[in-house]
Amino acid sequence: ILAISLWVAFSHKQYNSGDSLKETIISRCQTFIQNNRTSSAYDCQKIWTVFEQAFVGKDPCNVPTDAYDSLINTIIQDPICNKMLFWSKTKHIVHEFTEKRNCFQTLEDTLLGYIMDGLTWCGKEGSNETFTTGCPSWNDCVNHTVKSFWNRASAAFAEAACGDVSAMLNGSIATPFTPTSIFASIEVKRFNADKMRSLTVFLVTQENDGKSCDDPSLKNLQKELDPKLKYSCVSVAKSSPSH
Ligand code: N1C
Repeated sequence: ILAISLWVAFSHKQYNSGDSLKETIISRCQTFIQNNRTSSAYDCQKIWTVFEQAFVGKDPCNVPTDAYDSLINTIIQDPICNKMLFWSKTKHIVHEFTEKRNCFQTLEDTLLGYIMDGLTWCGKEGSNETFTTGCPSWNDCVNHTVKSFWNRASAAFAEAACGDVSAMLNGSIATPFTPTSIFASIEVKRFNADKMRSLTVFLVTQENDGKSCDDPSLKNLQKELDPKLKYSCVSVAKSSPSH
């Protein structure tokens, strides 16, 4: 009896976790559509179904980026040229900044990024369930279910980048332009100089200490860019974490 009740409790828990992921995704999708009049053509139920097909029934360490191709194609949004803001190691500051202003758009301000931001999910080989706990950690494997999603979504966002583009980097860490980051390894490599005019880096420093725009890692960033792109860097002092 104990074994049966444990089994019931366990399978119920697993069922619920997948179920609440579905509820979260559909409700975030609906909220976004309500708040952004332009996107009323999206079908949130369809988005969930296409999303699920990317990873359900698969080994959570064996979901390549292209598994999310159909999702990206279903949810594709027109870029807002001259407003796109990329970031690396500044997630908190960047959103504190964009929340108050309408002049920048990060990936999390698009339907796709808004829906998935902060979520964890994975499937399991031979199972049609969705899990939100017990999934591998980000660095456990290359074809990690969630990492592949951000790699794919970030690639699409960067390929669409147009006009004057900005990036907010962290001047309080050893290498503001970190080679292993999504920004360095995926996004910068996909910038298209035929669509883009410039890249402006906002280097966020605390109380004026930390890195400057002369930092060697930023020289590496410049080297990666197409020479046709105008590059500039502005150091921005952030007085205290709460302001
Ligand atoms: O590896 P990063 O930063 O350089 O990635 C940031 C870069 C941004 O420009 C975004 O366009 O890649 C995109 N992106 C997201 O939009 C995003 N939202 C949430 C990448 N990662 C994103 N996350 C989560 O933040 C993701 O789960 C991963 O753990 C971090 C990556 O942040 P980072 O290392 O600071």
